Amino acid sequence: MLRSAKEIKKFLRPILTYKDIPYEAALIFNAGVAKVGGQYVMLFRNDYGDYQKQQLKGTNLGLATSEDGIHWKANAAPCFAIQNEEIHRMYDPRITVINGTVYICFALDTKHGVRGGIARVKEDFSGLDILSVSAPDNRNMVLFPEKIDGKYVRLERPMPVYSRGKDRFDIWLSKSPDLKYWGETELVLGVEDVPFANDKIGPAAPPVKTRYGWLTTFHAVERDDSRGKHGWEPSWKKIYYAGIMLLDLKEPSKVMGLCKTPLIAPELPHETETGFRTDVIFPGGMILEDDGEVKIYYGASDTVECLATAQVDDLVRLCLP
Ligand code: BMA
Repeated sequence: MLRSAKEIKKFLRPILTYKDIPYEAALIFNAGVAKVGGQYVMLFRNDYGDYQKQQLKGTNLGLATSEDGIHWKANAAPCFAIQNEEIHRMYDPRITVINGTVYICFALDTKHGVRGGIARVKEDFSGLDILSVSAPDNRNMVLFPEKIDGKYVRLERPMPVYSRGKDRFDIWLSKSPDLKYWGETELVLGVEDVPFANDKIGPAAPPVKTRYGWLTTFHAVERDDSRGKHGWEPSWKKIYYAGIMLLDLKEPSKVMGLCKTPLIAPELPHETETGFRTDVIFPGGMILEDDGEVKIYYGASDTVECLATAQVDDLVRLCLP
């Protein structure tokens, strides 16, 4: 039994790095993961270039598959990338399977701001049908795995800088009849409600259903301007933690409980010492197995993909007062 979030079981080494990728790759992180037809599928972000020379050239998405969710094999070539005059790149995919159909949420950096999109994935992962793309600035969208009260539901994280003057970003929820038109937007969790965030929070992996509520991770950012150079990036001053909360099954904008301490904090050498932006934990996939084990996939240091596991009842208990 987990007595505190600190006891979560982390795999001591990353489960996927650029060394496992058979094409140009440098930073492999912030993956979406799901079980599709008995197989584990991972869509990972690849900021490609030369890892040794610490040079980055661009971003694409890659696909990997696994029989056990632990050992992964990457496909021979990258998969989707959306790029044109307006869109610089697509990144941070999250996968949700609804009624056997695979959907992804993703972020787009565009000339006119950051936008969050939702797409249906072709059965063989050969392409996408884009269903909706938000107004800027919004990202970190994740879909719930089933309709609630007849509607699709997503968590999202708009970035209202104009009105709040600085990073103070929160988690919101919207509903849709068809995954295209989104509305009925409500606040779920404010950054001020998370004791280990002083900057912003955002949805992480898509929620999983338990009998107590929707169990869902989020990322929480602590900014410390006294921090010097961390990782290759010359001015990285933030720490990203993973948090966990439980949302009401019928009214998912209602938080039933929240773990007051980070669920996953940067501690291991590949989380704190090596990489592009160290001290970043960024979950993008969570799988609830039949035996109650929960696998949480997270990017570390914006450089490698990692795995932590826990029992679902323990995670629920951490959230409830
Ligand atoms: C966020 C996103 C993520 C990234 C994180 C930490 O703003 O860009 O992709 O993991 O910052 O760098």
